[in-house]
Amino acid sequence: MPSSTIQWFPGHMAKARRQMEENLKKVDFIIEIRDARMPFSSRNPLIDELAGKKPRLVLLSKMDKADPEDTKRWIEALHNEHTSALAVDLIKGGFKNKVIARSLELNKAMIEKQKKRGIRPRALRAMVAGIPNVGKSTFINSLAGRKAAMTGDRPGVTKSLQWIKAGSDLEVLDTPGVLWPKFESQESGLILAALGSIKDDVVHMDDLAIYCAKYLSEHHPERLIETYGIEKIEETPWETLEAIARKRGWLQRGQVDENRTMRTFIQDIRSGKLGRITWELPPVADAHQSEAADDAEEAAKREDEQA
Ligand SMILES: Nc1nc2c(ncn2[C@@H]2O[C@H](COP(=O)(O)OP(=O)(O)O)[C@@H](O)[C@H]2O)c(=O)[nH]1
Ligand SMILES: [Mg+2]
Repeated sequence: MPSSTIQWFPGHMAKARRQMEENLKKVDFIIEIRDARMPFSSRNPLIDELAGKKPRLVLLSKMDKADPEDTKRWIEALHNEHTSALAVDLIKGGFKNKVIARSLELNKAMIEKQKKRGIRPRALRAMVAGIPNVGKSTFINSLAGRKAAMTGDRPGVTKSLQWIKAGSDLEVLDTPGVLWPKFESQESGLILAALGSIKDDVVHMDDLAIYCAKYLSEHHPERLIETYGIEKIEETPWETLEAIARKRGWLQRGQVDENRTMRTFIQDIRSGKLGRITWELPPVADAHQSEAADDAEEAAKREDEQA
């Protein structure tokens, strides 16, 4: 069962939280994995509470699918005294030494303190945490050079903990902390569903398609124009989708086949046909987001009225 189909009942959440609290006592810092295409929506704010003052290395995974310029912006925005961010392609690899170097830097104060007290610094210890599907197992397995993180997928599954050695300076718990995706805003729900990180039966395909068409019209109009060979971006996202459908022949008896259009468009987004896209920008540059969510809400309302 893919981890994205986990049903998060309150009992699961409480157990996952307790397990994370237990494991956190054993580590110096946290490696939090978020999806580079949605660094905001793929986080669970509970981690701030649980992490307390422990340093945090945020890995923006799936950088191969995110817009490189937007990833740079996110990395800058995430950087602060206790937090450092790195973009990674967990499938391609080649991140291990960067992760180690960054971990040493993040924990410099503690290492210095140990040295001053005459203690030879031991390997740094970290736990990996994040919502389902961000790449926790892929990361741990890659460090281990084998399949280590198997049972960690399910909240509350206990087993004996093992340390995965990433060289002599870093050890990572083989069991990741699994947090649940948050649905605090309608936008986050739409983005998580559009990227396949939550089941899409909790949102309408139409809302997803309209939201994505609107976001792309505003941020990457050229992608829509080039991918589908349309003339221009129309006044509304739906009109743009209609133009795409006509161009592509997603028709039924000469009319735009709405279902097929919405479904195929979302499939194209998920398969990466429209290129590397980041679906949300760091807070400062983020004026269009709520606007797009409002539109999706309006579209849903219209649909309800029609029904
Ligand atoms: N393209 C790409 N896919 C990734 C990356 N990291 C993980 N994946 C894929 O994302 C899916 C979820 O990864 P997994 O490690 O199971 O996530 P987990 O639920 O957090 O343990 C798998 O299909 C991985 O192959 C990445 O950096 N790039
Ligand atoms: Mg996993």
